Amino acid sequence: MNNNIFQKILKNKAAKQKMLAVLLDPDQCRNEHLTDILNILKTHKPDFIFVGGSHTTFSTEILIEQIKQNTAIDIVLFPGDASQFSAKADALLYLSLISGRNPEYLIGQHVNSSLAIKESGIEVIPTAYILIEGGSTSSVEYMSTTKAIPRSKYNIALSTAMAGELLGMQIVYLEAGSGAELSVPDEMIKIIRNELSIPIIVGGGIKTLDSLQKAYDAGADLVVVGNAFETEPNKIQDFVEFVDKYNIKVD
Ligand code: 1GP
Repeated sequence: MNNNIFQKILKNKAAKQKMLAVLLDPDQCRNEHLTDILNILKTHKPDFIFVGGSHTTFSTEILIEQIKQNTAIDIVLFPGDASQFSAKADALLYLSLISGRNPEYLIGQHVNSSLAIKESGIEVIPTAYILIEGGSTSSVEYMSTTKAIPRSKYNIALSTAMAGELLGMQIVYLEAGSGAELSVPDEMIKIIRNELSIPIIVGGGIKTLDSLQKAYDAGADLVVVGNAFETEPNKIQDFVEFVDKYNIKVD
């Protein structure tokens, strides 16, 4: 098993270079819409393309194949459950939903998929997946039948993230839920950043350059954007250019 993707994340984090991932959901990105997005991604390249969703009816593997025909950007699987696994991605976020208390998403789906994952040789990144209240019930919350951490409870979020790090997880993913009205609070990201040394991914409800900048300033290493690009694919260019400028400033 190689660990190229995780090494790239660590290297960028050490160099204080922020990263951006475009999330493509197999159910939302199809036909002409997908073609539009892939055309933009040919010239405006984020660091990663994440593929997955909490509830998908269309094949992740077919989407990955379509992406690969158009771009060489690293593809990271961000699966809602074991059925979305595809060895064609470059790496897999092996998500354990540690904000919840549903054994199925803490370990159950992992047991169902571990042998196939191991056999495929794909890079696996054990990820502490933490759901934070985003203003309304998210798909993750509904599908996993777990509760999100209240957005004002910074200490619960910190204790949860710390437990993930102590358990040996390599990345923390703070998730407000796809299409969230409110993204993860900056102060919460800051508190977790101060106490943890592993990389932090932040996603859910980031729709503007201002919220992207605030998440980076607060300590997010990698920000994931899905919904905003699904509705306005041209925003990809603005976001990619913004990250480049942000990183030059930090240099
Ligand atoms: C969802 O974190 C991702 O799992 C991205 O969220 O679709 O709201 O950008 P958005």
